Amino acid sequence: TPERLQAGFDATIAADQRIEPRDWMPDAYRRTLIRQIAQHAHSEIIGMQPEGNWLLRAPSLRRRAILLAKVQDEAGHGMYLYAAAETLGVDREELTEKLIDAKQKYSSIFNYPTLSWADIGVIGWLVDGAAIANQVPLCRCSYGPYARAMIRICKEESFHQRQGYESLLAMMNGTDAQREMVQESTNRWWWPSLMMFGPADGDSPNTHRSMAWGIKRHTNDELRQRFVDMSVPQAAALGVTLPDPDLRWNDERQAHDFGEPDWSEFRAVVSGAGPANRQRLEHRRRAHEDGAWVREAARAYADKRSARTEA
Ligand code: FAQ
Repeated sequence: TPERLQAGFDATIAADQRIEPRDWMPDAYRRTLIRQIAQHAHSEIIGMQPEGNWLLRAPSLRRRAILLAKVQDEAGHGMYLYAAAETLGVDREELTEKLIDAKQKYSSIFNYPTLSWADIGVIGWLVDGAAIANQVPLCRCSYGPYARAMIRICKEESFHQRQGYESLLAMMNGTDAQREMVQESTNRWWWPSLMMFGPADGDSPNTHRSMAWGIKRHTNDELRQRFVDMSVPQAAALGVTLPDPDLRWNDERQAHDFGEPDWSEFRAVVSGAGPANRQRLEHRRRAHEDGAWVREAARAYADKRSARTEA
């Protein structure tokens, strides 16, 4: 009966065990996971563009090879996450269509342009740093395939974070012009990185239910706080200033106080009006159209093979 199925699901969640693809789950749980995992997969795929912009302009062969490996990892994360979403009964083709028709979201952060080489280091440091703070708890997500995907992805993200930080350290040990470039880039990326964690808890319609289901383990504001506390000593070690006049240690809370992100900017970027939204989607749409012949050839090959095995 439906009650028995619901009770079984509730008991699995209460015991902090995993829901697997063949288990019964409430429709809303399935829909929430599809939304979050698809958004996450799209972010990895769109996230290749801002960095891809610098592949041919990296300052040395070594930096280019590292960046190329990182961008390829992101493609891998996207594929991995689409595969996790497919276990919920959707297919990748359908999700890709929704992305290029702007019917599904991807992270706000990838709608900002990469204007200098320092942006590549800062993306590793702050954007991957924020991604890790958000994703480590997702390794304990109640949905098995998503939780398992997150384990490998987090390992690779920590490598990405370190390569970014190391590249910034090299620049900070360089010339005044390089140091200025790192500071200027930090100024541009700091607030958008804080927005990656999503709206403030009071304005986050999904958090409460997602936490009850064990999909999310912390609220958006809790993770944002964790990220700020993590970044302050890293900024000090680098020698850059975080662009927030309200940022200071609060002894009582044993955490940093910090200023409010510009939520009107966040809403604009999420609804398609950020500096690079159009360009990102157009690029993705063109790449999808250019790849049509590959999908067609793969389909023809698969059909031929199955015809041969049937004969
Ligand atoms: N951008 O009720 P909530 C990476 C949407 S890291 C755009 O709080 P929720 C690695 C939200 O979907 C980036 N939309 O929602 C990398 C919801 O939409 P709805 C990807 C946002 O889901 C690094 C609405 O606002 N990481 O790619 C954003 O409980 C470097 C209301 O929000 C993930 O996706 C945003 N920032 O919490 C790659 C992590 N925030 O319902 C390349 C997994 C919220 O209106 C280079 N996702 N929205 O359609 C999550 O943890 C959650 O989905 C949150 C949002 C925390 C992002």
